[in-house]
Amino acid sequence: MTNKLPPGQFETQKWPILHQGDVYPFNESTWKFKLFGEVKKELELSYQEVMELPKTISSIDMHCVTTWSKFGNSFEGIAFREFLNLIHINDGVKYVKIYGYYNGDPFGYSANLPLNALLGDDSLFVYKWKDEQRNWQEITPKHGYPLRFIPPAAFYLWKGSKWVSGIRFMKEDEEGFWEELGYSMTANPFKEERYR
Ligand SMILES: Nc1nc2c(c(=O)[nH]1)N[C@H]1C(S)=C(S)[C@@H](COP(=O)(O)O)O[C@H]1N2
Ligand SMILES: [Mo]
Repeated sequence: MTNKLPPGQFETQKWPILHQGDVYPFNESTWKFKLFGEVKKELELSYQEVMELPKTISSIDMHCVTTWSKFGNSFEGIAFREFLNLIHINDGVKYVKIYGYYNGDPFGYSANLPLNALLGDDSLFVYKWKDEQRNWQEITPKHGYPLRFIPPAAFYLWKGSKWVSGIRFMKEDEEGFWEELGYSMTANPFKEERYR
């Protein structure tokens, strides 16, 4: 973790809210998390099955492409790599797409990321955060309850799908929601990779 402000960013203490479309209304009986794409066998997990996975607590800086950065955010969640332990991916998988709800469509939002960047403690599907008073809180519906992805600080925050619904494993890179609209595939804030 580096406390250096990436070029063109300013620091904020508050956690702003940004997304397209409606806030997803959580329903445990219909919520699923799907592991699919280049895998030997697809897997669908219930909310309970996901929440029983091992927990990780880590501090991750957030850099939003709209120019705010928020440092030292403590999150509790499930590391990306825990999901890799549940499935067999095909040889040659190098990319993933992490999906989230968009106006009722569970796969309406997505962001692409390179698999090898997501194997550490700083690549987390989060459900709790430590607020300004240092109290642990569930993340609010507007921040992605019941589960949202926080990418490593080497990626702009649009790569962090809220209201996540699954991970697709891919051999070739492929645009997600913002990438199709002209945003960067690699999205490194320290290289100011905003657009392409
Ligand atoms: N499902 C979904 N996830 C999303 C978005 C969205 O529109 N839909 N917006 C992204 C963008 S552009 C940003 S900057 C972050 C903002 O997260 P925050 O509102 O918790 O700060 O969520 C990302 N995840
Ligand atoms: Mo964003």
